[in-house]
Amino acid sequence: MKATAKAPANIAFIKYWGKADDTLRLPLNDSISMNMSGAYTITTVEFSKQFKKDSVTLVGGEFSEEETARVIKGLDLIRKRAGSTQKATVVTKNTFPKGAGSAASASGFAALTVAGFAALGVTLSEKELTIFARMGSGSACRSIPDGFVVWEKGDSSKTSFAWSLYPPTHWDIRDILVIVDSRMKKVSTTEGMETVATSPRLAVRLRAIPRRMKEIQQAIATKNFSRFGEITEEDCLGMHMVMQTQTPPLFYWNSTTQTIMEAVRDWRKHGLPVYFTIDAGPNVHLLCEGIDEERVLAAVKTIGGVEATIVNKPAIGTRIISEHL
Ligand code: 2P0
Repeated sequence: MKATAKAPANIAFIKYWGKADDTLRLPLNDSISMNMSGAYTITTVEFSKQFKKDSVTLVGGEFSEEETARVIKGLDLIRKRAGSTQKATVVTKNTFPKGAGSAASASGFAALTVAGFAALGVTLSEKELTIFARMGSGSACRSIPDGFVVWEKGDSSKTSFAWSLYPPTHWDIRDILVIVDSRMKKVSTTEGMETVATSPRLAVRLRAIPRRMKEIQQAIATKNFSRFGEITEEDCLGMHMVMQTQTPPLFYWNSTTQTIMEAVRDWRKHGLPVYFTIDAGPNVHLLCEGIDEERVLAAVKTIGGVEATIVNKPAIGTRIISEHL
């Protein structure tokens, strides 16, 4: 049996950095995100008794041995839950550069989980799907529910899951992803998180998270854009401060990243309400309200070193679609 799923990438406003359990991928902190309408993964999974081994193909690219092994591990979890021993063929395609800090593993494991269970004819609740996606890649759990999504850290596999706070129609905001380097990053997020406990800033950030989670949910509820932007920047900088003070330190920014961060402050000073957030890579996500999209895009055009921009609105979560890859 065969099924295809389309999963959005997601951008976190309060970010996930550090695990309490490496195997189950239980995070050290709660996080909150928005699904991205312009950056997604489409994955077809087919199971058959005829297949002698699992095969994993990335359209327009190549998976490393490590990445292939991680997908097969994901398939093993799906097979175990579904009570199947059939091997699978997986074909997957991204609309955005892999490994560029734009959450390819989040949309990838969300699509794999939803397509995989559907291909085996097993119906799970959304909550359980988020738990299985989380075990593939933590942030993948946030790409399954619709719109604005909370991932509760929980304290066990059953209590660490994601749910939709609001549908995408709740708030007309934009995440303009500014790509300044589309190459694969040198240190993966999984590897980068392994040394999180070496940062003296970790405890400081973890103490601040409950307040930030509460305040950002209030800001989203009341559509208070400036408060929303301030908290998002605060947590982005807090996470990067942890990364940069780990041993060995992780610097994901490049000079264009820094130029854009400074420009954002300047644009705000001149009356353009725009905020930034940055994941584990040099690319910058510019957050603005829908009404300011054109002004922000025009401002970005004045910056050198930009490879591309992807405009994202809040999007629905992962869905089964009819056409197969
Ligand atoms: C996030 N990141 O919340 C943060 C911001 C990167 C920076 O979630 O090891 O690829 O697969 O569980 O999910 C990236 O972490 O890590 C991530 P694994 P994942 O979006």
